[in-house]
Formats: sequence, structure tokens, C-alpha cells
Amino acid sequence: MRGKLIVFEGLDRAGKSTQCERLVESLRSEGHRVRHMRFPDRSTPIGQMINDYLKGQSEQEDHVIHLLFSANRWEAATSIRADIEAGTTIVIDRYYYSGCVYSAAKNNPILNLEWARHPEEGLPRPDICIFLDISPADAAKRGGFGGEKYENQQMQDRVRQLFSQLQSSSEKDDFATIDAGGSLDEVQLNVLQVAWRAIERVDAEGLPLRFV
Ligand code: Z5A
Ligand code: MG
Repeated sequence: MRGKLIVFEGLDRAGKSTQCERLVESLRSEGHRVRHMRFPDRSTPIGQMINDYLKGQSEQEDHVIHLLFSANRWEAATSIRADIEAGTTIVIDRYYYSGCVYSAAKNNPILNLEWARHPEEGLPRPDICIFLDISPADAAKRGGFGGEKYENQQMQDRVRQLFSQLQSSSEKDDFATIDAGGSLDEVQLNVLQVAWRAIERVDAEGLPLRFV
């Protein structure tokens, strides 16, 4: 059986990294072979350029940084596909949905969601995207914004709107939305249920890996 592609998305402080780690651990303890990834992957030369940009140490034109984020996924695409074909499940912390919404949220008149999606076409498409939904009030309880580029209220408000636009687009069936405002254990339980359902569906229906 092939591996599955499971992605976490959501706003700042929704708990993606925390729940991603917990899901990886649970699946491994059940005997699944699992690879844990995150985007941006700051360890590559392209990822280093993204890191410098997010930390305010370099400037990039909006389209240029968008294409770097996309290239950072493309440099991993072949190995993602190979691992899935070899039976390894991949759990990813942020993917191309973040790529589209954060770039489109800048209100650059020639960088809307449609433009942003083009460079992502052909990437492995998730079997399920677990969207951790958090209200601005609950996010604020988890501490203030950090110092990175997009960590401000105006940007986060636009990102929230654009994520909900994506969730009612032709990609809506990719998403399972979970209330991320509960306790760590409550959220984890819901995440596990969604992940198991997605895994079982792929296996029961023999669904092939799709591409964006
Ligand atoms: N970006 C982009 O523009 N284009 C792209 O293509 C991609 C990304 C892929 C960096 O991402 C930026 O890159 C991001 C989008 C943009 N900009 N923003 N904003 P990143 O993934 O590196 O961001 P991050 O630094 O990992 O942070 P995060 O995503 O904001 O956080 P999180 O992973 O969702 O949350 P967490 O680290 O798991 O938890 C945050 C805190 O809350 C922590 O103290 C936890 O202990 C606590 N927490 C978590 N869950 C709970 C619950 N349930 N209750 C109470 N407290 C909790
Ligand atoms: Mg994170």
C-alpha cells in the first residue's frame, strides 16, 4: 500500500507544529513508516534565503519570494513522491496552501490566489489537509506575535479570509477543519480521527496519489 500525504495548515499559533509532532508519534507507534517535514524547509540554500527574508535580513520582490517558497517545495517533490510510492506516509507542517494565501494576502494587484497557485501545479496533492482553526482571541492567549515578517494582525486577518476562500473553492474537499481552541489533547483526538479516516479511505478505495 502507498503512503499517505497529510498536511497541516492554519494561522499563526494555531498549534500546527505541536499537533504535527503528536500525529507523527502516534502513527509511528501504530507501526506506520512516517516522514515528518515542514515548509519552509530552512535547511536548504533556497530555505536559507526564505529565512533571511522572514527575519527581515533581506528584501525580496513579492513574486520572487513567492517563487522561492514554491521552489522550496519543488526541491522536495521528487522525494515526497518516491517515499509515498514506497509506502512511507508523509506529514507536513504547512504546504502550498500557505504558499498561496500568504502571498495573496499582500494585496499586490498582480499576485492574487490564482496567480499564486500556478507554480504549485504538479506538486503531490495531499490526501487530507487538516486545517487548525483558531480565533484571533484564542491565538492571542498563546502569546504575542513573534518578530517574523508576516506576524502582524493586518496580515493575519487577510490570511484568515483567504484561507476561508480556499476552503470554499474547487479545493474545498482537500480540507478537514478542526477547532484548534481546545486543549492539546482535545485537538489531538480530533486530528487523529481525521487522519485515520483519510488513511482508511485511501486504502479502502485504492485511491492513487493525486497532483495539484
Ligand atoms: N509561509 C509563506 O509565506 N509561504 C509558504 O509557502 C509557506 C509559509 C510554507 C513561517 O512559517 C512563515 O512562512 C509563516 C507563513 C509563511 N508566517 N506567518 N505567520 P512557520 O511554519 O515557520 O511558522 P511557525 O513559526 O512554525 O509558527 P506558527 O505556524 O505560527 O505556529 P504553529 O506551528 O501553528 O503553533 P505551535 O508552535 O504548535 O504552537 C504555538 C504556541 O501555542 C506554543 O507555545 C504551543 O505550546 C501553544 N499551543 C499549541 N496548541 C495549543 C493548545 N491547544 N492550547 C494551548 N496552547 C497551545
Ligand atoms: Mg509552526
